[in-house]
Amino acid sequence: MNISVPRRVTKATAVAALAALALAGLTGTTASANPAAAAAAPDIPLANVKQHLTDLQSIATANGGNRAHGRTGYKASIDFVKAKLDAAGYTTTVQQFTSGGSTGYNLIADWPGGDPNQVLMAGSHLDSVSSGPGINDNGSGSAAVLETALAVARSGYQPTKHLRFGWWGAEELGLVGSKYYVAQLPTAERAKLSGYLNFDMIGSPNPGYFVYDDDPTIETTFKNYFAGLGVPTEIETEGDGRSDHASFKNVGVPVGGLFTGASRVKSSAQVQKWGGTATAFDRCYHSSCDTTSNINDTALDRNSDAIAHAIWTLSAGTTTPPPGKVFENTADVSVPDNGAAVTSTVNVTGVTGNAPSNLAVGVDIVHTYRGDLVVDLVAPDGSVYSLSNRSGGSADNIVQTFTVNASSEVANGAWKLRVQDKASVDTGYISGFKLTFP
Ligand code: DTR
Ligand code: CA
Ligand code: ZN
Ligand code: ZN
Repeated sequence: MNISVPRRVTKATAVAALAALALAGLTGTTASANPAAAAAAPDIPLANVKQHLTDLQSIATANGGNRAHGRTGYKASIDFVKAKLDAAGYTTTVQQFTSGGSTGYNLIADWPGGDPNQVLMAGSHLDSVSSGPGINDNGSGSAAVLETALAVARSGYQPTKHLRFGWWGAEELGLVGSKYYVAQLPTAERAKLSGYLNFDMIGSPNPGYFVYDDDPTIETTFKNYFAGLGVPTEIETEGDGRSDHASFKNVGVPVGGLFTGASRVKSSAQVQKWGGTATAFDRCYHSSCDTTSNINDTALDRNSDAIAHAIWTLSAGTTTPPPGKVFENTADVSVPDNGAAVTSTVNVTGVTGNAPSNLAVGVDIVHTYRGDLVVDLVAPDGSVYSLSNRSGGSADNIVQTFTVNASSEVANGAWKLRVQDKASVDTGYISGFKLTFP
């Protein structure tokens, strides 16, 4: 270490720095966009949707080859989707019902915020038939709706309307789960539903692009999206009553949705329009071959992005990130010159699941010659994340927010900022340590 004449950091300087830091933290919101203008939907990463399909395939494989109502593979599917939504900050509810002597489950996920009297809902059935894993029917819809919900959370989207997502049980037995949900919904609550968007089979291997023609506003929203892609669409003619949107339509809720086809054969005119072959849209419909190889990636990607477009457009919100959960320790901790490491601790409580991949770690260390310092974040289980290792040379102080991928760590527990001065002469102290969870 070069011997430098340390610039004495006055308390006033530190207070000013701290105040600036605090002010930034307090007013960390960006200028809110024009609430009247709908924010643009993010791209839904196809890779993420396909990973969910791979996970659902694994669940089926581990549970007798299917994810059917009343079988272990279905409950495992519910638990899988629920865990991801809980970790993302959703308020989830598992609704039980009985059908055919077996217990069925619906999963409902509410995104906190928005007008509770205007609820935009999107859903898909999560069950397969017993003869196969049901990756297109209907892992495709379930995975795309899941990834759209996760995109809402990642973006900190604050819709004008309240967003709710649903994954239905026992659709293959006759829309049983969605019928049960609607039947249990008080009339006043049904009236708050501004729309229900349904996605059942949206990745068929020989795809068509069908749009439900039930509600004109929703239909137009989807048709405009595909027109923007230069992809022609057709009205879904066989859909009435054939999937979960019927449960909502039957009680007067505006509905819409997308479909890429099942066992019907694609006509030559449709082949001209969409490509593919004049064979079944999905030759593995309700069969054991409805696996992860029974998916057309382009159709799945386009439909996933169309779902996000419809959610953002029909919910009309801004992108002001929600305030995170903040845990802070502002007690000064002196750092021994060229001595033992010291720590500042924050005890995180009330955060569900694991920490995020973008955990904000606020560090405020007042110390001349910051290059003396080794600074680590220590997770509750003792895992160490290096924040600064003898970097910065003769510059003073470390006042910085680090972003740490702490997604493998359970959120709740005692987190520590550990600081060690590894060279003599320059000295200082920990002034603040802050963790912000989305
Ligand atoms: N009943 C759905 C498949 C299905 C058949 N026609 C349509 C139309 C619109 C949506 C879905 C469907 C199933 O087997 O899950
Ligand atoms: Ca995409
Ligand atoms: Zn089916
Ligand atoms: Zn289906």
